[in-house]
Formats: sequence, structure tokens, C-alpha cells
Amino acid sequence: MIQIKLPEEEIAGVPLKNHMLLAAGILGTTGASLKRMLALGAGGVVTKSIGPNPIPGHHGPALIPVDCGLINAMGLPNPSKDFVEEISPLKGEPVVVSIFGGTPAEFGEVASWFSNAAAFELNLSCPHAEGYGAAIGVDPRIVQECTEIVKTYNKPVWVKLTPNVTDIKMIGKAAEKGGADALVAINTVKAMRISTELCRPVLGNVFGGLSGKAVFPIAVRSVYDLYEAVGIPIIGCGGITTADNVVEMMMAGASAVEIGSAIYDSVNVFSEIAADLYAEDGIPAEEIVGCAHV
Ligand code: RRO
Repeated sequence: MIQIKLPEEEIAGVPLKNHMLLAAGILGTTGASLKRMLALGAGGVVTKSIGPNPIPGHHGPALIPVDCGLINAMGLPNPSKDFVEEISPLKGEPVVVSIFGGTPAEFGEVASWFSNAAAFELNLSCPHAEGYGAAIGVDPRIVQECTEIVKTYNKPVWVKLTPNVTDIKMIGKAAEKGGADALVAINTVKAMRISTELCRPVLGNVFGGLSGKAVFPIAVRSVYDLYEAVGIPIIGCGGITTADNVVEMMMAGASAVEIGSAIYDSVNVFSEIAADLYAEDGIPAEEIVGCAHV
């Protein structure tokens, strides 16, 4: 397997310690858990998505393990503005704050609270949130406007995209037009399970989002598509569990990756992948980013 060198420069405006970030939504609700994931080898961390008002989340069951993945319908649980204090001890660390709102103005309001963020990741892609996430992230005009307003806070802006669209390239281009510094592909894939014993949907919210190994090929395809359509960096996210998966994502066009569901199986996944991925005589990652494109 190809081995690479650690990054020597910022990636999409963020000084990452390696090419792997903790994805939004996993162990990202407290300053302590984010700090722990950095200590366990994450090159950067993305927080749980924070919105304009506190939300308790959907009622359970909210997370179900399935073959090769997880389906969640957490329902954007978050403490809103109180989270500013929660992550203040992490000042100076590569902490990307994931934010959401129902309008561009709400995105701007939430961004205005986080002067310590290394970057913002705009959640325009949660698949099961009425009025938020993918409900507005399928509209290129809104995606552009949300990006523009958050850009006024002078930090790198990453836009996380939903795969639940006919043409992800169109949404990616809208974010790029709004000034995005990077695209993150992908959020979870809309999914559900039914209990045949109970004759009812398993999730409290009925629908949720599928993550984990099952979605890796969808994420690779999305990154590959976006690489052909935009000129900004792409962060690959979805089902990555091995160093070879990281290399494959890079060959599709990703400059870095985010890892979430794999933590369910091993909290040491970052250091385990790093042991296989990096070598002092490895090649610069830039040499393989997008190399699969003909
Ligand atoms: O909280 C959630 O239910 C959730 C979010 Br914000 C998201 O972006 N993606 C997802 O699968 N779940």
C-alpha cells in the first residue's frame, strides 16, 4: 500500500496534525471528549453541530447498529450558545465548529459566537431535520447564501454536503461560489429499518441517516464527482475504517478525511490507521490527491 508523509502545510485553512479528523456527531458534544480524541491521534476534530437554540433531540431509539453501519436519528441535540464556554479550553487546537441554522441569518448568528473556532463546517446535510440540514441544503441558492454570510467572520468555511440529491456537483459549486474553502462529502444517507416483531419503524423518528462501511462507496463516488466540478479542497467522509480507505479517498480527490462511525468499533482508530498510513519516506499526499481521474 502507498504510504504518505504527514501534512507540512494547512489543509483547507486549518493546521491539521495529520490528514484525519473526527467527524461531526461522534464524541463531539463536550470539550473533554474532543480533547481526548485529539490525544488519541485525531489530526483535528469537528464538533457536534450547534444551532441557534438548544434542542433536546429526537426521542429514542435514536441509534441502531445495522450490517456494516449505523443508522441514527439523534435530531440535532445541542446546547446552542453554551457550547462556546464548553470548548474554550481548546483554544489554539484544530477544532472545526459544525454549525446549523434554518436560514442564512441563523447561520451567521451562530458563527458570530465562536471567535475561537479554527474553521466552521456548515451542516447543510443532516437527512432528518425539518427545516435544517438537507431540507435547505438541497437548494443551491440557500447553500451559497449561508456560505457567504459565514465567510464574513473571516475563518475558513467548510460546507458539508448531502448525498441525497440528484446532482451533488451543483450543490458543491454553489458552496464554492459562496466562498467556501472546502467541501465535506458526505453526511449520512437517508435510511430506515422496521421491526418485524413490532410491525413498526425501529427509530423513534422513523427515518434516520446511515453511516459506516456501507456508505464508503457512495462517499468515494461523491468525492470523485466533486473533484471534477470544483477547484477547492474536498474532505472525504463516510465509512472510512482503514489506511487503504484513506488512500482511496485521496485518489478520488480528497485532501483529508473525517472518521466517525469507525470509532464505535475502536476509539484508537486514528492511531491504528496512522501506523499503516504514514512513513518518513512516504510520498507527499498531494501526489495522490485526485490521481484516479483520467
Ligand atoms: O443529530 C443528528 O441526528 C444528525 C446530524 Br446533526 C447530522 O448531520 N447527520 C446525522 O446523520 N445525524
